[in-house]
Amino acid sequence: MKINVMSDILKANDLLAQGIRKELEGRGIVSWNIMGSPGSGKTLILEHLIPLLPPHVKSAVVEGDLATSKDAERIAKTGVQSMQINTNGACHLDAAMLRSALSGINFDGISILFIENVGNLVCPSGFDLGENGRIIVLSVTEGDDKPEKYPSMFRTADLVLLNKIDLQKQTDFNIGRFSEGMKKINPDAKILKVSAVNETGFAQLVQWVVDRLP
Ligand SMILES: Nc1nc2c(ncn2[C@@H]2O[C@H](COP(=O)(O)OP(=O)(O)OP(=O)(O)O)[C@@H](O)[C@H]2O)c(=O)[nH]1
Ligand SMILES: [Mg+2]
Repeated sequence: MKINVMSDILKANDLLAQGIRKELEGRGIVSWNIMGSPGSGKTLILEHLIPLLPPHVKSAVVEGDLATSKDAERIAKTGVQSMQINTNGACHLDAAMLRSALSGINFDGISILFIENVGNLVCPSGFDLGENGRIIVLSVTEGDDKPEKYPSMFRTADLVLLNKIDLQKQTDFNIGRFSEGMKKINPDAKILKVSAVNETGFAQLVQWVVDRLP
């Protein structure tokens, strides 16, 4: 008998994820799984985006990291609820981890849940967390070839934030090559050029998020 451990793990994860999606949707909450390399700017984007959302749009954040609560502490300074998950070595979040983090959040009045996944362009894409959509953060310092080299990650993106655009001139990042790669891998993904340090592109990012409120 052949036992396919990975497919059983994924099946169990999918079941849990479906339950999370149903529960969040039932509460009128839209959830975004934010993924990208370590240091691409996921947390800094959230730190700048959250205060720019309209006052009636309340969000909560779950942070995933191997260790430390540093990102949850950064997010807490914006005034929203933030829960840290430590994966203790795992390279991605899974639905069971999210399930336990959600029990610590008071969802009254919350309309958006942001989930910052573990920094990684590979494993997080294989695990449904029950999110409604995916935001991939790629910074210009990582190179314009990443969509084609990490197709499983970019294929599932609803939105790609091309971050650190303030540094583009200091790199050889070619927007044309990047766009061609995205066209091959996922032509439907929306692409926004942003800088989390000077908030370039953040008006469009806020609009994109607000347009997708339930
Ligand atoms: N110049 C510039 N620096 C940025 C930008 N966004 C983020 N940074 C810097 O990049 C570094 C990493 O940012 P983080 O927000 O911690 O990145 P992250 O993706 O959350 O990292 P992990 O959680 O470790 O995966 C920090 O020093 C940020 O200040 C940007 O748009 N421009
Ligand atoms: Mg982070």
